[in-house]
Formats: sequence, C-alpha cells, structure tokens
Amino acid sequence: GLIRKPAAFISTISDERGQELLYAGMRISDVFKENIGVGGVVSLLWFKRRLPEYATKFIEMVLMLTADHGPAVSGAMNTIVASRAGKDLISSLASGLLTIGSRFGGALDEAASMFSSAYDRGLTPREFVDEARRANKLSNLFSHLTTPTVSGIGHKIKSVNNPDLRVELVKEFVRKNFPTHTLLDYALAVEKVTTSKKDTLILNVDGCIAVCFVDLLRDSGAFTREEAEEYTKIGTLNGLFVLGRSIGFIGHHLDQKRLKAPLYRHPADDIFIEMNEISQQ
Ligand code: Q5B
Repeated sequence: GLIRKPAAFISTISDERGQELLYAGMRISDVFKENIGVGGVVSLLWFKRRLPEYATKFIEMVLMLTADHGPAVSGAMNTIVASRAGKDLISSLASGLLTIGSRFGGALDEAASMFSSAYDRGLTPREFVDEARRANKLSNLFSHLTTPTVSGIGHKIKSVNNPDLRVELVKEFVRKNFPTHTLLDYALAVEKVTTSKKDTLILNVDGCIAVCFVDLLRDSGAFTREEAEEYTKIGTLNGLFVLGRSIGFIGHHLDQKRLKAPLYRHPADDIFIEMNEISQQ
C-alpha cells in the first residue's frame, strides 16, 4: 500500500488545501456569514475554538485600546526614527516591535504569571509586593539587566491623579460582562499597596489586560485549567499588545512618509557625553 512520508512539520490551525480556506475548521465564508469579527478570527487562530461573544468583544476592545499611545513611547519612536532613515514599512514596523518587552508593552505574560501565582499561593497583596521587592533586589544583584519589580504595575505618566482611561474602560467592561473577575480584584488590591508608596505605581494597561485575560481563561468555561496555564506561558498575552500596537506603528510609518520627514538626528545638546580620558603612559 501507500506509505506516507513523515511530515516535516505539523500545523493545526488553518487549511488552504480544499475548495475553501478553513480557520480552525471554520469555512472562511462562515466567518463572514456568522460575522465573527476580528475577535472571532483571533479566537479561531490562537485558541482553535469559538469563544463566547463577550470574550471576542473583549479581544477586539484590547486591540483597539492598545492600538496607539502617541509618538513618544519607545516603539513609536523607533518606528518613526527608522522610517525617517528611509526604511520601508516592514523594517520600520519591526524596529518598533523590537522595543516591546518587560518594561514597555510586553509585561502582560509576566504580570499574568506573577499575579496568578501570588493569588494561588494565598499571599495577601502586601505579602506579594514585599516578596516581589525582595526577589527583585536579589535578581538585580546577580544581573546587569534590572528586572521590573511587579510586572503590570507602574507608568511613566499615568498615576492615581492622572488615571489611564484605557484601564478604566477595561475594568468597566470586565465587571459588566465577565462571569468572574477574581484576579482583577486581587490586582486592584495590590495597586492599593503600591500606590500608597508612589502614585505612579498604578495597575497599568499591560497589567490590567493581563489579569482580566487570566480571569477569562480560567472562568469562561472555554478552557481547561491546564490550557489556561499553558496560554499564559507561551506568549499569548504579549501577543495581544503586539497585534494591537502594530496598527499604531504602521500608522506612524505612513504618517512620516506622508510628511516626507527627513532623516532624524538627535540634538546634541540633549545628550550628556561623559568620557574618561585615556591616561598617557
Ligand atoms: N517602581 C513602567 O517606571 C515603568 C515598579 C516599582 C514596584 C513596579 C516601571 C516598570 C513594570 C513593567 C510594566 C508596562 C518602566 C508599562 C506600557 C504601555 C504604554 C506605555 C506608555 C503604552 C515606569 C521609580 C520608583 C522606584 C521603583 C518603583 C517602579 N516600577 N515598584 N513595582 N512595577 N513597571 N511595564 O516611572 O524607591 O524610588 O527606587 O518597569 O508593567 O508599557 O504609555 O508610556 O500604551 O504605550 O521610570 O502605556 O514602573 O519608574 O523605574 O524610575 O522607578 O518606583 O523601584 O522606587 P518609571 P522607575 P524607588 S505600560
């Protein structure tokens, strides 16, 4: 009989071989017939399942409210500088995306992991913050890469007195539509502890989306507990910010091209140069 050559790789999310393209088994024509939206497409291609409508609306909300946060943030600046250096759309976008990490926009997975681990171990918010501070001091002793204390906490310009309205919108939606919001409530109790030290130590947009997504993964009934754990470990939540912010970075690239912006050079008077003289023998 026929012996099948072993496959070089396995793929389980989409299939273009038949008459109709399939996303996780759903025909592309049905994607439109059933009007599942971008949130529905993300649930098919990332989670291989249909999610309840409130969950797909939440995904769409996250993509919309992370789409941009002005030209001054790390990623937009990189995109703009690359674009003004004459780079093409993909290079400028990649240059912006490469700044997303533990301090800027890429704190979601780590926030999800830190907050859920602390909650699951029964730590009070105060115990969690103290533990994170100790762990942070220790890790910074052994590494030149300083790690943030509590991922998902803190903002450069937003504070208790200048709240981040994006975070307020997420909280409002989740309280109204999610079956539970246990980890969000826990994170807000942690925020009370951190903001009592400094008013910029708010639950930021990364942290708020992350804890709410954990609530969704754990309590929507659409995932097993093992799946919920796995999704927070394999980069899913940072993927939300990356996907959303790509919209803004592309916008910044097109904006600079439209403006015919020249090559950027940073003003020398804004750079403090400190250099030791090489001593003469
Ligand atoms: N302290 C965000 O730092 C920032 C602390 C903390 C306990 C903390 C910092 C941080 C965790 C990573 C995170 C996502 C770097 C942020 C985003 C998207 C964005 C961006 C935009 C958009 C800000 C001053 C004092 C020190 C620190 C203490 C700071 N963070 N303590 N837990 N997490 N957060 N990133 O203001 O005693 O004075 O030595 O790393 O969640 O990226 O819009 O800009 O949409 O684009 O520079 O919103 O919080 O403060 O680092 O100088 O610290 O606060 O130990 O204490 P800052 P630092 P002390 S959302």
